[in-house]
Parts: sequence; structure tokens; C-alpha cells
Amino acid sequence: MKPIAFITGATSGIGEATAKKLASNYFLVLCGRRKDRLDALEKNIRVHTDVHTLCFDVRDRKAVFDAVDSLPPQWQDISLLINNAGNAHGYSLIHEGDMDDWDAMIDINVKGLLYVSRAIIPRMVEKKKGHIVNIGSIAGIEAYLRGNVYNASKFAVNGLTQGMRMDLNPYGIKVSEIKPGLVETEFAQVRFKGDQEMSASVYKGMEPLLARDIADAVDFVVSRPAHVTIADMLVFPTAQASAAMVHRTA
Ligand code: NDP
Ligand code: 8X3
Repeated sequence: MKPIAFITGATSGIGEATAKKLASNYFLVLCGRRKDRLDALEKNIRVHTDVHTLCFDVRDRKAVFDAVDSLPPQWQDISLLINNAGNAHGYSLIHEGDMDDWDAMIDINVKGLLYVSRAIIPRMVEKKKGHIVNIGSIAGIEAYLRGNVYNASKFAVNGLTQGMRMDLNPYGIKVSEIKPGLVETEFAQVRFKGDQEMSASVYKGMEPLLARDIADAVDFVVSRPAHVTIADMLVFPTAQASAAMVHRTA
């Protein structure tokens, strides 16, 4: 019997790579909105470990709690929560921003993370055991031009991570944050609403991180001995030195 990991945003990018990486050591609860992707992933990973999928939108508070409540008894004892679901929506100056984009980023990246955490952490508290890994970002420690609300959402993840670690400290629950720099996933396609040229420009002339690089970081963070918590990990591609400084050859 393996411990159970609950991963949000498992249908692509960092979440999907993390699911694949953790499959040898965990049973997996994999979440996302795209049912076809969840089904394909389940089929793919089932040969390595037990998988349970949950299809819900993290913005929908009731759907989050219904999904977690729907877990069969053998899936309820979650040891590891990876709060990964999230995206940037838009790349506008603050006075030109689309307020639907703002709502999406606050509702998904901040409130969604909170709803999932609220649904899962009480059982960890009861058991006095567990580990929460929040996927933050370099965007959560440094703002950049046109990043505004996405930056704010990831600064919030950083604040919540610190607060969670304090609140959960008496219960022996680990809380970690991994903050990637540029990772080539569907992230840019979502931010630029399918504009391929704009998406490609994000990684032009530089070698970005791959989702599996962050999955490796997650694997390291969750495999430390019981007395060790990696509180915070910033991971850049070598070509990146800060949120806005990226060495490009083209
Ligand atoms: P992807 O777009 O590839 O993956 C995003 C994941 O989040 C998908 O599985 C998506 O699933 C899920 N998701 C998005 N919105 C919702 C929602 N409303 N409800 C449920 N699930 C949702 O991007 P990444 O893998 O790059 O992003 C993962 C995390 O990493 C995010 O938190 C992002 O902010 C962070 N990050 C990314 C960086 C990068 O450069 N790529 C750098 C730093 C941090 P579905 O659409 O099926 O719901
Ligand atoms: C994603 C990294 O720099 O595009 O969080 O904001 S960045």
C-alpha cells in the first residue's frame, strides 16, 4: 500500500509530469477539468500505480467539496497535496486589463488553491501528518511588466504558503513551495489565448525548463526525511537570472 498524493492540474504541464514522476511511490488522485485528458492519463499511469481521477473546476467551491467527498474510503487518507492548478490569463497593462482575466487568476490561482486546501487539510490535521506542496512562481517574488494580477495571485500563494506552514506547524504537517521560472508547458498558450506566435516568443532563443524538471524538484521535496522540510525552492532555467532577465541568443 503506497501513500496517496492528490494533484490538481494534472491534465497537462507540471501537474502531468509530476503525476508520472510520483507514480512509483504514490497512489494518485489526479484532478483537472478536461475529462478526456484525465481518462488518457489514468490509462497511461494505471500500469504503474493505482489512480483515481476527479473532474472539477477549482473555482467552484461546491464542486471541490463534492469531488473530495466523493472519494471512496480507501482514497480518503491523503498524505500529499500538490496545489498546482493555475494559469496566467492575459498580458495587459493594469489600466487595460480584462477583468474576466483578473477574476480567472484570482479565482483559480488563489481561491481555488484555498478551496482544495480547506477540503483536504482537516484530515491531515486529524492524523497529525501530511505534506502540502504549493506551486508558486518567480512571479510571486518579483513583479514584471504586464504581470500585475498574475504576479499578485502568485504573491498570494507565497503568503498562503508561509501562513499555512505556521498554522499547521503544531500538527507536524510539512508545507513547501516550489517557484519555477520559465517552463514550457501549455501555460503561454493559455496566457495568450491560443496565439501561437506570442506563445512561442516567450521561449524564443533560450532553453526553458521542461515540466519534468519541476517534477524532479517536487520528487526531491517530497522524499526528504520526516524531520526535513524544504520550505521554499526557486528553480530557473540556466538562461534566466530574474523574472525579467533572460539571456536569449536570437
Ligand atoms: P498548464 O497550462 O500546462 O497546466 C495548468 C493545469 O491547471 C492544467 O492541468 C489545467 O487543467 C489546470 N487548471 C487550470 N485552470 C483550472 C481550473 N479552473 N480548475 C481546475 N484545474 C485547472 O500550465 P503549467 O503546468 O505551466 O502550470 C502549472 C502551475 O505552474 C500553475 O500554477 C502555474 O502558475 C505554475 N507555474 C508555471 C510556470 C511556467 O512557466 N509554465 C512557471 C511558474 C509557475 P484543465 O484545463 O484540465 O482544468
Ligand atoms: C510563470 C513564470 O515568468 O511567465 O509563473 O510568470 S512567468
